[in-house]
Amino acid sequence: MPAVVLVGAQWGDEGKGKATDLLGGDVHYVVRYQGGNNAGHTVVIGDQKYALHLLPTGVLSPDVVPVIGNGVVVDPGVLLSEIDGLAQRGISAERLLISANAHLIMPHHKAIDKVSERYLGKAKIGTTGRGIGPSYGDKIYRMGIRVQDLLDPGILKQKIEISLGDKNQILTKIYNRRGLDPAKVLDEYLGYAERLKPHITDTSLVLSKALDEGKVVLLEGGQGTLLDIDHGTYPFVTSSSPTSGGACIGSGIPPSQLTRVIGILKAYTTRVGSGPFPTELTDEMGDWLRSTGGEYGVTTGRNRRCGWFDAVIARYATRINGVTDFFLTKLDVLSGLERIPVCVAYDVDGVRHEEIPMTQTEFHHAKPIYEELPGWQEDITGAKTFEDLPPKAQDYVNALEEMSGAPISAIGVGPGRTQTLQIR
Ligand code: 2SA
Ligand code: GDP
Ligand code: MG
Repeated sequence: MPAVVLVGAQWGDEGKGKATDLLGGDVHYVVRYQGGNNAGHTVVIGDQKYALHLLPTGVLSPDVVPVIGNGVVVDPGVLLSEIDGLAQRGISAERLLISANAHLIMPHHKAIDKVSERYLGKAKIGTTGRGIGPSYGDKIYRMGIRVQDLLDPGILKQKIEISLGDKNQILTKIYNRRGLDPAKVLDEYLGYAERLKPHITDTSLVLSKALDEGKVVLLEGGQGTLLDIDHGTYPFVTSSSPTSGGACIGSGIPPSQLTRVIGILKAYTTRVGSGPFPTELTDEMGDWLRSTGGEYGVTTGRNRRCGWFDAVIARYATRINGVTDFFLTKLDVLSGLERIPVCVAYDVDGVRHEEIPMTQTEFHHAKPIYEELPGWQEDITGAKTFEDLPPKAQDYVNALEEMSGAPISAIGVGPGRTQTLQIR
């Protein structure tokens, strides 16, 4: 039975939160499978705006069970304040399930994330400073502390002591910072344990049973394809696997159960943090896209870097994720432009590349080769069907579909829940 994956096709912030929310009515479980509170998903319902970081977007739909899968890194303090913030707005997260195998973000992870970025100077990644990389680092290094460890105070104490024995050396001797007191950290995390206990479970088993019963499970990616630790613009990536393969690893649902992979594709491109971005506009046009599209980080408030649509990246996302269909978002932002350049290939040191070049060095040298498409002047935010769109906007969508290699099944014409056109 169907397990559907929703992935960002670019560098994140394509509008995945809205897309998940949109599908929420037809699904029973919404699962976060990677990342942590580095993610920022915005959902606008009526006159209410919700910014979610760690909680799956499904928490906003009362009939959906939100699940934090084993592939996520959980900052328990942040999670509880997000739960409390929603409760104050009348939204209950009582149904939330958290995988016992998910890893915890500890205070030293946040400290090391921030200080190591500072030490990198110009070579910094531009992380969100939430401790994501150091937490995944410990996981791979087999020094991580997991959600299930919150249930056993003796083990938690032992693991915190071992971990800080190592990390305090790094903080004090390498970075010249103050070390952390294991007893205080233990106290803080035992407090979280009390509140989180009722939510902790074997989520892979729950999801397996749900699929057997014919329930629909939506696997909600954070960040995007080009931020994937393996398939992204390494080292300027996040430390997890936002691509569709990561959905299986991070939830415990086998690949044979996946029935649909929806790629979320913005009608132009943005990126937060450092790293190559061939179509980036560093002029007034880029500023115009940022202010018109509201391109500011949901987690850190940073300016997002903005540029034209890049079809090479869209085709790459189709291939790496096995995209079955795309949701094209933020088409409305492009209204009012005379002509809209779209990158169809790259020029790398005089050679035309139809695909992302093999090496990062080449990708850093990639110059976009543009094709210009005619723009439209009309406001499209009230469009209800594809046919309501001006012919030139329809042509733009059709051209992007042709270049991206998978059908576009929905189009976003505004941030609101109702501002989406289903076209197939
Ligand atoms: P990290 O903190 O280790 O994951 O940072 C590594 C890189 O991943 C990028 N990254 C993101 N890019 C876009 N959106 C993200 N979420 C927030 C949002 C970002 C924000 O929705 O706006 O508020 O700044 C996100 N999370 C991580 C990050 O910029 C680094 O390039
Ligand atoms: P995510 O990280 O992929 O969930 O995306 P973010 O929430 O970080 O950024 C997407 C932003 O675009 C949010 O502010 C959404 O409310 C907004 N948004 C989503 N779809 C549309 C759309 O079709 N048009 C417009 N104008 N805004 C949209
Ligand atoms: Mg975001």
